[in-house]
Amino acid sequence: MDVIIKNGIIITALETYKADIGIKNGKIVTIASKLDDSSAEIIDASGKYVLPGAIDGHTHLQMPFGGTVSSDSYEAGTRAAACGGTTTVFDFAIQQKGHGLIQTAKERDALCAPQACVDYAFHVVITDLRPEILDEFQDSVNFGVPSFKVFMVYKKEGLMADDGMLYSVLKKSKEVGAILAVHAENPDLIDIRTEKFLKEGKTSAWYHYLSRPEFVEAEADKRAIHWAKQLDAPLYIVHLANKEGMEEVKKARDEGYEIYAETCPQYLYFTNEVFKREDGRNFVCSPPMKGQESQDALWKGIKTGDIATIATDHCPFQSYEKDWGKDDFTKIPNGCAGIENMYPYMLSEANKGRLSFNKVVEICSTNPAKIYGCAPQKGSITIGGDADIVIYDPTKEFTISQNNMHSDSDHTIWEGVKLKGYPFMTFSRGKLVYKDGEFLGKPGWGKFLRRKRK
Ligand code: DUC
Ligand code: ZN
Ligand code: ZN
Repeated sequence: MDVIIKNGIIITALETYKADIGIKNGKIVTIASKLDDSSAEIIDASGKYVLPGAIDGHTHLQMPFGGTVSSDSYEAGTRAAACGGTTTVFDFAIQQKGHGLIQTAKERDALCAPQACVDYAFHVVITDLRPEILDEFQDSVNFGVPSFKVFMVYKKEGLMADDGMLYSVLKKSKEVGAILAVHAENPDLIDIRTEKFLKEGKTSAWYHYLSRPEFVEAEADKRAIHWAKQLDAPLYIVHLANKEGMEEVKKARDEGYEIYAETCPQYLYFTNEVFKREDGRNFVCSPPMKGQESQDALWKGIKTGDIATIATDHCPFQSYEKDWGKDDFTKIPNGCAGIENMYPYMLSEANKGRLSFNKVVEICSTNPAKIYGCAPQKGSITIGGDADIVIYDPTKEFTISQNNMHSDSDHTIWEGVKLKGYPFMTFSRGKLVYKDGEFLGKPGWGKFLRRKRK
């Protein structure tokens, strides 16, 4: 064996038990109550928890958006991921007009491959649906990209899918065994409300929230669920942030439909009150954080299993870019950093007793692996699986600050947030890539993950 992790408490989605883990060639090769091998490197995990690395199913690294490019490169984003215990990152490859699906994934891979510090995959965002593109869905699945996404918003940006496109893409995804993810908000309502606020001189970050409040998101959630039900097609709603949408997801799931909801830590920790702050623009993302009732509904959804996954929507912009919208919320690039905060925040909530550690592993690692087609290679601590492992110190007190984060972002919305417990080590395919505050990995280590659903 190359490495043995000894004396730790292993936590999976289903079990908590004490055992040693043997790693060889990047894979978990044995799990037993006591392992010894004089040639192996021994990692003592006494008093610590041993968890599968998190999977962030939703990031936007070096993405052209909002008149600029999100400020974390693939290197910076995946470096930060490793330091927050995330060992697989799913980024969005956005189809340019005239380009094919596999071409789109390959174009992003060419950028990502030399930079990636952890393993990665792509969802292809469809913006230009032509008959040839529908014909390419099966090829994409065969290529190892069985997940697509459409934006139900960003009409002016040329990214939006209308209902016809949403319907066609859902139908085709079902036929080829892929899954469709949607960003659900109603673009026409956002436009009308935004225009009205600007005319009235209401330009602060608070009006970003009011331009797209709860019902704007809920309408689109319900529309997407409606089409998915009609087609009996799998649907994945990204960054769900409102109560009414949550209720609709629950209803559809109770009726037996394959509908998954993802939410993000920013919706679980912050409410729309942040948009009243002087630095409210730094929190501007879409959908915006909602009121307390929505936050409560999301936490309830985690308990009932109706929130299937947690992801970050990591899409940072530098302060000077956020400042473009100081006096006009429509000029604020939408998005926040979070890739390094997801697992530490969720695990801290478990450590404080709000939910179990097993549940955190389930929604941050095991479920995204299953839904997106990379289990059991990823998402669990299992013999034969990749040795993507986090050693977690439940006793460490940690206060998040820009200067202890590892992305290129010059600020964090999580500044000053206190966590109970923190990742101590992260292994990516058996290689130590993070230890106690220090990044130890290297760009180019991360591999493109070919996936297969069901
Ligand atoms: N929302 C954001 O806040 N940023 C990136 C894209 C998105 O949908
Ligand atoms: Zn989105
Ligand atoms: Zn997003």
